[in-house]
Amino acid sequence: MALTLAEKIIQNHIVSTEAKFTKGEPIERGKDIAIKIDQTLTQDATGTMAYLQFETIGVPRVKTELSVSYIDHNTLQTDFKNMDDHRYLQSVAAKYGLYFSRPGNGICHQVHLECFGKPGKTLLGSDSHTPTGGGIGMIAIGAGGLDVAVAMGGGAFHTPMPKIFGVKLTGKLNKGVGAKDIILEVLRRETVKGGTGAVYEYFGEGVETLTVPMRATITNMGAELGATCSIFPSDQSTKRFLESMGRGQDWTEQKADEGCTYDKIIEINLSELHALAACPHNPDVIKPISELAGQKVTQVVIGSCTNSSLDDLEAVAAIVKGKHIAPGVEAGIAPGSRTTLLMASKAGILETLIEAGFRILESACGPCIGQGFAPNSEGITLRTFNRNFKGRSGTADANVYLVSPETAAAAAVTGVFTEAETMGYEDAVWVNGMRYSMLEGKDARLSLSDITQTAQNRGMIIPPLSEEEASKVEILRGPNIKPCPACREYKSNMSLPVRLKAKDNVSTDDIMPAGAKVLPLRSNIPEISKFTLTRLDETFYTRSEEANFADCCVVGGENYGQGSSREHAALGPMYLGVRAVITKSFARIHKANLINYGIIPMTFTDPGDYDKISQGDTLELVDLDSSLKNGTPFIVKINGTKQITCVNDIAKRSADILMAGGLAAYTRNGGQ
Ligand code: MIC
Ligand code: SF4
Repeated sequence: MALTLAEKIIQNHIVSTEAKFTKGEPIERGKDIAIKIDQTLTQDATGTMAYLQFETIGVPRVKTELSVSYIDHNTLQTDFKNMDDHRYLQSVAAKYGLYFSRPGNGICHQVHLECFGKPGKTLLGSDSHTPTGGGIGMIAIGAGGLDVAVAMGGGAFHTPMPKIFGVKLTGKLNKGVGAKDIILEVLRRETVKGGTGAVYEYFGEGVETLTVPMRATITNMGAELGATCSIFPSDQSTKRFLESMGRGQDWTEQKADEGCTYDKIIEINLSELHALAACPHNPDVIKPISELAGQKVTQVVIGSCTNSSLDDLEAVAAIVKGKHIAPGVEAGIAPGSRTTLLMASKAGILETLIEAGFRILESACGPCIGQGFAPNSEGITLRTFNRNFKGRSGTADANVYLVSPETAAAAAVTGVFTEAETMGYEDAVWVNGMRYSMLEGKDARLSLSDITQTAQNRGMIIPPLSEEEASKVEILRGPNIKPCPACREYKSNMSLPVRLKAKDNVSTDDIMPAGAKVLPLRSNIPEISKFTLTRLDETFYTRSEEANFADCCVVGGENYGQGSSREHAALGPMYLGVRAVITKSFARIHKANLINYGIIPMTFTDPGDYDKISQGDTLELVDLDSSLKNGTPFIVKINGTKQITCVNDIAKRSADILMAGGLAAYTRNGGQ
């Protein structure tokens, strides 16, 4: 039977499944599947916990084809903590056979695309934007650090078999409209929870008109749809991209079978698209720029793993060439990788940006995760990033709009929201599916492979050591690196006060904020737990302390835990006593993280039951043993009187993990 590309790659990697499955036939959706992971990536903010867990698994060397440890999030280094973490991660990489990408080399997803990603392979990363790799035809999935640690130890990755949604692209983008506008259009139609339990697979003649970095912008922000991942075919454009990175040998063609069927199809005519913005404070609050046109802007930032490729910098340079940043605007640019930076420099793009007045920031996550470049109070900041949750920028009352590089550039020079398509500027020219305009006669892309090689030769990516050399490496641990705390012991009956009742779309930034103050504590759970849920309720920690960290639960609305893969959003609550989270629905990665740390995720059978519960009520969870063993609905009593049920959609392995007291204990007991 004709299969979609995503399903073909999944089937090539399937290890086991709870669903009925015959190779070549579609796998039943929603049932647990276990897939072999070829590559892993971690970044420093999630990496320390992942490797602390990996060390306890006790394998002498990673068992994947390739694993890379990146430093890109915590590069502010206001005291010893960040660099101590970097040194720990470097020593772990040396000891266990990983590549190590040094601080300043770039954002993990951009560098992975340039240096390591391979069409047709699976990639698991401890960062929610790992699906960027879908831009070159990979099944690339974001997960919690513990799941990545298990994969590095040779274990399969478990997830519910996703539905496969097809996105048919026709036509061609107009000048001034970017790849970002395509994904913003998908977000407008599908919302931040539309992709839960699904893969978005792009197809149709419009695909050829998009370069690999443009495709990667789209797959990257599939994370904002809540999708498991997104994928493009690997075609001649992918081949050219890999060749230009000096990796032509890594190319294979990857495409869906002719006549395959999708669980649903969305159609977008690229020729009809105009510039869009995701407005405060969620990535699916979409408005056309034409509606915002003329409104004042105070800050513009180009960067993040979504839009910081050479294509993006080039698109900005084309618009700002010969102009200057408007007096009321502060503008910054953070190229996604050192390779991009070198390229931009060789192509004259950097010069244009400097002349225009951009502040040049480090090739790292930086402002995207609230590490510097915070906007002014009540500021209007246009960012080419992927998330605009309230407060994430570092300024609580700032208004963050997510836009394309074209729109950001237009606003930077005019000082107001402006549709780039209305500005007269020289557009890029297309040669063999690649965009060229600012290169001023110099074909910089052809020298890209040299630059990539140079970056590696200069030691910005340190390759794995031989087994003999690795055995001599000593792991370096700074004083802020504390062991991962154990989960609380599983109990079949629990009486849990509702310590917090939250609304819809709570993000992991709300549950465990990032930013310059909190991020350095990622390796120290007792310390970081003090920030748990403070964005929603400043008293959460003190109330937990007053309750002696007794067992409790949290109640939430739809899409609870959207956003990042940070398992600290499960670890913090666990440390403070949260034993169950009951919601209308969950975001995928957060739900998996809760299970991994022994917290029971439940969803109301009747969403109306949410209104029956108030903060301070006591919820009794009755005979969890029987629900978890038999897959029957959960029974919950409110204040010992009203009884409601919650859906039990927990796969058998996840139920076993919960009863074992979390994934680490489950794995130690021999669980697979
Ligand atoms: C993010 O964009 O929120 C992060 C920071 O990259 C996170 C990971 C983290 O919190 O360390 C993510 O997206 O998973
Ligand atoms: Fe870094 Fe921002 Fe991308 Fe997260 S979304 S990996 S913080 S650049």
